[in-house]
Amino acid sequence: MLGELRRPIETALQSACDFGQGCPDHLAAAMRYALLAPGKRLRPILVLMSAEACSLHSTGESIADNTRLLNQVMPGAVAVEMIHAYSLIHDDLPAMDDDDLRRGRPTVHIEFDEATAILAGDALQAEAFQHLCCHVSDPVKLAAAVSILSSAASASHLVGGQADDLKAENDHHPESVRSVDWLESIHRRKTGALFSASLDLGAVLSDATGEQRSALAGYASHLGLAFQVVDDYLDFTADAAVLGKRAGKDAERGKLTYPGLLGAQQAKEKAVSLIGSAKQEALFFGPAAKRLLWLADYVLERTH
Ligand code: GRG
Repeated sequence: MLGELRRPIETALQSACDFGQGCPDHLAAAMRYALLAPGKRLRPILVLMSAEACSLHSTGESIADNTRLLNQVMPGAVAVEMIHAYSLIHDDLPAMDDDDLRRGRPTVHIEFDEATAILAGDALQAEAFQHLCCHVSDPVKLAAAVSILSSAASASHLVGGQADDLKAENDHHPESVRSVDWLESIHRRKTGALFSASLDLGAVLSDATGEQRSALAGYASHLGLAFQVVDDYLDFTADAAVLGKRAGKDAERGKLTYPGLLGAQQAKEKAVSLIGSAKQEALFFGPAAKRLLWLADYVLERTH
């Protein structure tokens, strides 16, 4: 189900890796290493799925065999994956999560060096917007896409969520921040905002109606949070020795997580309930919701 969307995304990401003559080779290599590493590509997939749901719903056209629609929305898919890749590079740095492995490979600061990793993240963030500017020709759609993506990556969303997450860790969780509401606020900004932006990018780049955009916003809001609850659950239940060191590390640091606050069972129930709500929103699209429904189940059932 995801393969036929992932393939054109991988091709587009490869083509987007020409960073211009002034880009030093070692910087380009680090950017490529991060962007082309084998990730799930969930955010770009959401861009394409959103466009497909809107198009199927309005005109009955699917996306995998519709090159025009694919070309129309792919710049949004590439741009959001660039922002995601930048955020992962920076998240892995010694000053943040200090991780050695990402996507089954050494992290960028381990494979290259710390300064190069910081700069590769910085550059990928700028390249995301440059990519939109070079590939979205309609000025109204371009302005909307830049606004959606910059807002999701901003101090009040991705960066702010990360800052509060790190602060909660460093403050060793005073009672004031040990609440599910606070954790939800962090994750809606840190993880959910980019999920929402992905679905909205697909909508605006494919001429969605206002009603379609708001149904997608509802779906995104539940799906993004569910993704994070499942992520916490997987980390919590992972055998640290087999699946990597994060589970052990999170517990050791006293990191704020859903299973940590609610217990594993209730965290799982929360994910199930959020996915139910996401699917309910997707039903607005009728039969055109097929892939959105499938992806909601995938987020709940994923094992990595
Ligand atoms: C440094 C500004 C800044 C933000 C970092 C993305 C992020 C914010 C932190 C990542 C830490 C983390 C593991 C969060 C859990 C949810 C998440 C975003 C997981 C990674 O996304 P996936 O699973 O990754 O979609 P792949 O590799 O498949 O793309």
